[in-house]
Amino acid sequence: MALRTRNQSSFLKAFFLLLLCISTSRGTEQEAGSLLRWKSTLLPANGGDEPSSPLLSWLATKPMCSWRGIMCDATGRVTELSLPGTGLHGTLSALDLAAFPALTKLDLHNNNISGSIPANISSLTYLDMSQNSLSGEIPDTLPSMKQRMRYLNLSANGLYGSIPRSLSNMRGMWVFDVSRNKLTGAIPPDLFMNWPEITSFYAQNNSLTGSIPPEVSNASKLQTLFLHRNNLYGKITVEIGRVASLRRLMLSSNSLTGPIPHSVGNLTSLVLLGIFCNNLIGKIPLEIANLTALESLDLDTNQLEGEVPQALSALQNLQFLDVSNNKLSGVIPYLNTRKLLAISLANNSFTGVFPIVLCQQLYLQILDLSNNKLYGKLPRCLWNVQDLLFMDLSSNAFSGNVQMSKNFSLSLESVHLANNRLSGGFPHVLKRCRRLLILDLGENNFSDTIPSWIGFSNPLLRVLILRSNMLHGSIPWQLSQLSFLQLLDLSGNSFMGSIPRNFSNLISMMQPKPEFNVPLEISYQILHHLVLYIYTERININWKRQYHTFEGTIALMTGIDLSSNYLSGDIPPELTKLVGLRFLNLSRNCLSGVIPEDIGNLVVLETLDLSLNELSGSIPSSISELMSLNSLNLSNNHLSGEVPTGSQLQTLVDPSIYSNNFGLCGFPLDIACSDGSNSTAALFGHSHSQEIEALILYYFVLAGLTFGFWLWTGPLLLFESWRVTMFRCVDHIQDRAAKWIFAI
Ligand SMILES: *[C@@H]1O[C@H](CO)[C@@H](O)[C@H](O)[C@H]1NC(C)=O
Ligand SMILES: *[C@@H]1O[C@H](CO)[C@@H](O)[C@H](O)[C@H]1NC(C)=O
Ligand SMILES: *[C@@H]1O[C@H](CO)[C@@H](O)[C@H](O)[C@H]1NC(C)=O
Ligand SMILES: *[C@@H]1O[C@H](CO)[C@@H](O)[C@H](O)[C@H]1NC(C)=O
Ligand SMILES: *[C@@H]1O[C@H](CO)[C@@H](O)[C@H](O)[C@H]1NC(C)=O
Ligand SMILES: *[C@@H]1O[C@H](CO)[C@@H](O)[C@H](O)[C@H]1NC(C)=O
Ligand SMILES: *[C@@H]1O[C@H](CO)[C@@H](O)[C@H](O)[C@H]1NC(C)=O
Ligand SMILES: *[C@@H]1O[C@H](CO)[C@@H](O)[C@H](O)[C@H]1NC(C)=O
Ligand SMILES: *[C@@H]1O[C@H](CO)[C@@H](O)[C@H](O)[C@H]1NC(C)=O
Ligand SMILES: *[C@@H]1O[C@H](CO)[C@@H](O)[C@H](O)[C@H]1NC(C)=O
Ligand SMILES: *[C@@H]1O[C@H](CO)[C@@H](O)[C@H](O)[C@H]1NC(C)=O
Ligand SMILES: CC(=O)N[C@H]1CO[C@H](CO)[C@@H](O)[C@@H]1O
Repeated sequence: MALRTRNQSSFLKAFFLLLLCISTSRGTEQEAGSLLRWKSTLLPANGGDEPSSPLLSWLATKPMCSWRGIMCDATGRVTELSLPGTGLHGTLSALDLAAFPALTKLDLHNNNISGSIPANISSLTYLDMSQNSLSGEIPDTLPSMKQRMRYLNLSANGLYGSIPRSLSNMRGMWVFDVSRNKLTGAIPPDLFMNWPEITSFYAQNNSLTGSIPPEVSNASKLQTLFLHRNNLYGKITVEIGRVASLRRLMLSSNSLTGPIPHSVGNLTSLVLLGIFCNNLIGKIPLEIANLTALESLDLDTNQLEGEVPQALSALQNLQFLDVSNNKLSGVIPYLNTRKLLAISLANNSFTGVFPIVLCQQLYLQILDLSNNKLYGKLPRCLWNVQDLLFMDLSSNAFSGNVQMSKNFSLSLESVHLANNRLSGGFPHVLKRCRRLLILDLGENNFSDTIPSWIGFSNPLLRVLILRSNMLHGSIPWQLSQLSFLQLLDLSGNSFMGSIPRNFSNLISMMQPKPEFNVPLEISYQILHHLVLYIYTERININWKRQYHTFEGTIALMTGIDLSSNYLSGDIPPELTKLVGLRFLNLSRNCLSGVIPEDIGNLVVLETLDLSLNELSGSIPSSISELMSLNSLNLSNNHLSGEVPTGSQLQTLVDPSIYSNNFGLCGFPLDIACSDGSNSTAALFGHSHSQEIEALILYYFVLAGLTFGFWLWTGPLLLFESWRVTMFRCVDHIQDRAAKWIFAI
């Protein structure tokens, strides 16, 4: 009896199982059919002829659950479709997702799927369509996914329109990422109110407007809020202080105004705070000192004012501190952290002496105190910071000698001490900086000569700026050993003697090395996410009679400026081998002889200034081959003969660039050359002597008008590459906004 019952019940069980099997196998067939139909609509990946090769295993003859990227449950229903980074190319329109009732995870990120987002995926808990070519708006109907959806990633597509308010119906939302699209409109407050589980909210790099909704306070589990690179405006809501769970808050590169709310002091779990590139005003709140977990604090490029709270010293875990480009004043607060990797206080009004505590930063790589009101001697210990790569102390009031350190070698690649009151000899500590690429000691009071060791002690040197000091002696020929040197500025000193002939060995002035564009990068982990801190190199040079600071693409800077010294002798003809030169300024010296015949070899030269020397002879006709030349000054020499003609020269129409020479004639001067002969000889011929006297008289009148008036408007035809550089310079804020890159 018992046995029979048992048989009966097992028979029933088997019967039901069979029924189930038939029905699910019908469902499974349907799913397989749907997937195969979708496969048939996909285009060959990367233009190859093999159609949808990542789906080779998708064959009707094979069981669906063994296909690549498919996961099934026990009954054979598809639960997961996961094909990230497989080169899929096509749309989702043929994939009837409603036919997959068990599907919970759809991950097709990093493919080339275009079209719109499928609207009716009711069962999904996980949808990752990031890094595709989706376009259109986020459908308002998505909430058919309702309660289940926990992870939604639509990052890096071409989605536009606003974030639908109805998304707030997905009550279980945990991670939400719509970053790097073209979304507009305001952030719907309902998202924060109705998503109690939300931990990560990424909407950066869109065009969102409006303010940060106060309702953010309802998202009590929120750990990451990334809203940077949008067009958000208004004040930072005080309510932000209620989201005590926040660990990473990025609001940078928006148009936020008003002060930093005191309530941020409540965010004691905060590890990363980035509010740079906004229009914030007021003081840095005292409460910032409560953020003891903070590792990175970036408030740069705002209008913050007043003193930085001394309480900042409480931040013992600080690794990055950037408050540059504000109106901060007072002394630099004591820092208790010993973990600093980068600190920038540039472009403020900080006063006081160099903070000794910075010497104790064993890991410091970037130190920027430029453009403040710091004074006093530079401490010897400064040179003990072994990992330091970049040091900018320029445009302060530091004075005294640069003292030696005992340490053997330093990592420094970039040293900017320009525009201070430093004096004494050439800093010998630099002999220890074997990795030095950029050295700017300009606009100080350094005396002494350039040491000859520079040629072998700093073998990687690419930029050497010593202008406007009191350096003297001859220019050491050892500079020509610097095979990477591409920019040399020794102007405004008291150098004597001749220009070393073996400058022609400066091979980087023949072929500039473009890899130098690479910006300084520090990569670092914050909460298991890689963060890159990018710092652009900068140099300040005299470019077309004005000092410009160039940032970023300084590989294009190739030039020699030896102006305003006491150099004598001739211009070495060997200089014309430096065919990569973009500017050459030898003005205001005592150079004599002729302009080298082959000056036309310098094909990329844009600025040539040989004015105020004792040069004689005629202007070499090869000068007309300088197709990029747009700033020329040959005035105040003893040049004679006809001004050569040539396409680019014809654009230099200002006669003052030739003024005050003995006997130049021809365009653009108003002086015609005498008939039949354009040569110098003609000008000194007896028959023309009267004419020449008149000419010279005329010329002095002309010179009187222009002499001392050094600004002229040359044609603005900038060489293409320079334009890029200038643009970047103007576009600085944009650059800085890119400074933090998260590789999440
Ligand atoms: C799913 O959406 C597509 C297009 O959006 C539509 O053609 C299809 O009928 C929908 N299916 C269900 C079951 O709603
Ligand atoms: C993606 O597809 C578009 C056409 O739909 C094509 O123009 C583009 O080159 C593809 N991109 C990649 C990376 O394959
Ligand atoms: C921001 O989005 C634009 C457009 O999608 C893209 O070109 C740019 O690289 C993105 N920037 C970052 C940092 O992701
Ligand atoms: C949101 O937070 C406010 C106060 O911060 C509170 O009054 C309100 O009830 C909260 N709403 C929800 C839906 O939790
Ligand atoms: C700080 O947080 C507590 C609870 O987390 C909250 O009660 C308080 O209002 C918050 N203060 C501010 C200024 O937001
Ligand atoms: C935050 O800082 C203020 C001022 O420094 C202090 O009075 C307050 O007790 C701190 N609050 C917390 C929660 O630490
Ligand atoms: C300081 O300001 C100048 C001029 O506005 C700018 O070129 C430079 O990049 C700024 N420095 C930093 C470190 O932001
Ligand atoms: C340089 O030193 C001289 C005296 O040695 C002084 O008169 C001058 O002001 C100093 N220049 C600067 C910029 O400090
Ligand atoms: C450079 O020229 C100087 C003399 O002007 C000479 O002593 C030296 O050997 C030359 N160096 C090289 C590398 O040619
Ligand atoms: C003088 O210049 C004219 C054109 O300006 C040219 O045709 C002629 O050959 C030149 N003569 C000499 C001797 O260079
Ligand atoms: C979303 O996808 C992008 C690209 O695949 C990825 O970098 C990012 O980390 C994802 N976001 C989240 C929150 O996981
Ligand atoms: C390599 C080296 O000598 N490092 C020393 C630099 O100076 C500091 C402080 O004087 C020492 O602690 C280092 O050992």
